[in-house]
Amino acid sequence: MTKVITYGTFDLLHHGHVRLLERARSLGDYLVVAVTTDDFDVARGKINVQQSLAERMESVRETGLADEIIVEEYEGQKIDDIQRLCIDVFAVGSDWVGQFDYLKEYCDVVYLDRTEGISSTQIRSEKKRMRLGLVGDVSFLTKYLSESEYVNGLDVSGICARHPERLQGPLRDLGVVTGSLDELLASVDAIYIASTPSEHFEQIKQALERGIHVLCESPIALDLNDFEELEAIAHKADVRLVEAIRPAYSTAFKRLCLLVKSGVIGKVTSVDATCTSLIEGIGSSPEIPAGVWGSMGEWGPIAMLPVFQMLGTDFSDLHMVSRRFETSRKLDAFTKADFVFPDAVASIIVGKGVKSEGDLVVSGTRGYAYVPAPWWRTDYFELRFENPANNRRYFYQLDGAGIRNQLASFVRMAESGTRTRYIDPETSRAIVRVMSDFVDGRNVTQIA
Ligand code: C2G
Repeated sequence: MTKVITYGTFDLLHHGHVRLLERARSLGDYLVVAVTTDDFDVARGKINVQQSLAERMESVRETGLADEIIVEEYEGQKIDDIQRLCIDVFAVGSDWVGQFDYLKEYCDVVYLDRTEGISSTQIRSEKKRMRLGLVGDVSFLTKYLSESEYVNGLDVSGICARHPERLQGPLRDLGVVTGSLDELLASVDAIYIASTPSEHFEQIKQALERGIHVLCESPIALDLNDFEELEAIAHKADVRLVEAIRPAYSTAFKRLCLLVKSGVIGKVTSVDATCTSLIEGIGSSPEIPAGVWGSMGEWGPIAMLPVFQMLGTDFSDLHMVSRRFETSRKLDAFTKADFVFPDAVASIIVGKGVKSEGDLVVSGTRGYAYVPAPWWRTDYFELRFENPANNRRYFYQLDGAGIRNQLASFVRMAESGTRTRYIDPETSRAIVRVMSDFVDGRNVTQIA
């Protein structure tokens, strides 16, 4: 019996895939098809896959061409599979010609002509494209514009800024450049909001009520009632309201949370997260540039994410110590927040006027997790134990600081109507509560 194997993502299965499977099958008597896992695809840069692994495996099964279906989940697995399954022939499309010649040491390698004129990317892009509007004045909106190029089915088509005349570079060339949110909303299907936290509620409400999906920098709102009102509007209008805390969309952070929750480091007793970035120009003059936030506004939700994802949100005590910029007294240059939970503690340090080590340490009764700076856009973390021989290291490719992953996830959520959330509502509520306390000065000690 001649055994053949072939590998692929097989997203949105099309006749190019089927022809490949048919010709691969004709090379022998038994065909094994290996379907890539979601994480393996993200790790190799394929962030736009629409269907889940289960859906893609089912599509391959329904062709009736595979005698066996397995998953491909790590680099180098092909050699393992060929040896373990006693494979005689490896087959793959000609777009990969030369890439798998190293397998000739283990089996025959056949490159089959790729079927022209069809691809999953093309299908994804032909689907109704989402027109995304940007809202805000901050410079990293340019990064969102460039990262959107990697996301199938998404076009950034406009921007609403407080000072559109001050916009620089490619943002100025967008189809709609306006100071009116109304005008922007008339021309888009979704918006990404990076305005100041105090503007979020009204902007989100206006969009949701017009059936526009919203991806918004955290906090969603500065008042719990406002948050609940927005959640209700989004639910009723069946549009997505998504919180844009970038670490939540990175594979490394998601896997870290799963491992910690699995108990691998024992009972979590302390979570310590630090986020700092000295930004030129902030605090040097009383004038606050449009859209600029203080340390808690910019870094607080990010630093709180691991706290609430790993310890839950029923903290009994919260105390914040904050120092403001000498000149821009409205903005905090540094804030430390300490949380007390029934059986754990947490501490976050955030600073735009103070520099510190931006790492994340999760302390447990059997070991601890260490994420090196800048932990909030990490592709790597370690689990460390009393016996260093038991230490484990994890790496998950993260391109573009997680922005393209976040945008691709947002498109999928908006298109599929799925209510899956990367940040659970309880975490969002807890962030709103803390930010509301901070803004209103509750549980806050001002120093200097
Ligand atoms: N294919 C084809 N014609 C097309 C599209 C795809 O022959 N129009 C082939 C590809 O060459 C590949 C298989 O169908 O052999 C699956 O394609 P994809 O799902 O795009 O997966 P890909 O990332 O190309 O998988 O490690 C090998 C890779 O996993 C191959």
